[in-house]
Amino acid sequence: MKFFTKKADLPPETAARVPKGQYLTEKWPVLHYGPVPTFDPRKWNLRVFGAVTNELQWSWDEVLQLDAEAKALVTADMHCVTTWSRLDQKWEGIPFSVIVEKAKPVHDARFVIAHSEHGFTANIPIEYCLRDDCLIALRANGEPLSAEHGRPARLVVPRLYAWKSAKWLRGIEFSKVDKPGFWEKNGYHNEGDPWKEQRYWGD
Ligand SMILES: Nc1nc2c(c(=O)[nH]1)N[C@H]1C(S)=C(S)[C@@H](COP(=O)(O)O)O[C@H]1N2
Ligand SMILES: [Mo]
Repeated sequence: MKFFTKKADLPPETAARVPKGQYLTEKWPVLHYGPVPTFDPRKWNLRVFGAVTNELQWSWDEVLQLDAEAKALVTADMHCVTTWSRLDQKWEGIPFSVIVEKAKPVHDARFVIAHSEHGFTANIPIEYCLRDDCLIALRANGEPLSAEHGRPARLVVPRLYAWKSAKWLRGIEFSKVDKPGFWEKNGYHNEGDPWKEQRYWGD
C-alpha cells in the first residue's frame, strides 16, 4: 500500500482539494514538537483571556457541559507544511463562536493566540477563527482525541496549515497585537495559508 499519493496520480476532483506541493495520505500522521502531555481531568482547565470583556476559566466538567449545549461537527481537510494532506477529517466539539459569545472580544482584537501545554503557542488572524469551520475539538473521526492527537482538546483551524491547530489546548488569548508563536518564531510563515503556499519565512 502506498501512503503518500502525488497530486498527479489523483482523480481531478480529489487533486483539486490538495494544495500545491502537498501529497495525500490515508494514514493520520502524528506531528509535534516535544513530549505528549498527560491529562488529569481534576487539574486541567481552559482559560479565555486578553482583549475580552469577560475573562473565563472552565474546568473539564464545564467544558463537557459546553460541549453538550452547542456542538460543532466539521468535516475538513488537513494540510501539514511538511507536505502531507488528509481529506475529510471529522472534528467534533465546541464551536469557536461559543467562545466569542461568552468572552466578548473587544472590537479591535485582531489575533487569537492558542496556548498549549509546555508553553507552545500559535498565532492566528482572528478572521480564521470567526469562520464557522473553527472549533475546539474534543473528538476526531468519532472518537475522543487520542493523547498524540491532542487529548483532551485542541483548536482546529482548517483553513490554515495544521501547525496552527494547537493540540493540548489550555488557553485562548485574544490580542490587539500579533504574537508570533512557536513555529512562527522557528521559520514557519506568520499566516500559513496552504492555498497561497505560505510555508516559511519569506514565502
Ligand atoms: N501543542 C502543539 N500542537 C501542535 C504542534 C505542536 O508542536 N505542539 N504541532 C502542529 C503541527 S506542525 C501539526 S502538522 C499538527 C499535527 O496534528 P496531528 O499530530 O494530530 O496530525 O499539530 C499541530 N499542533
Ligand atoms: Mo505540521
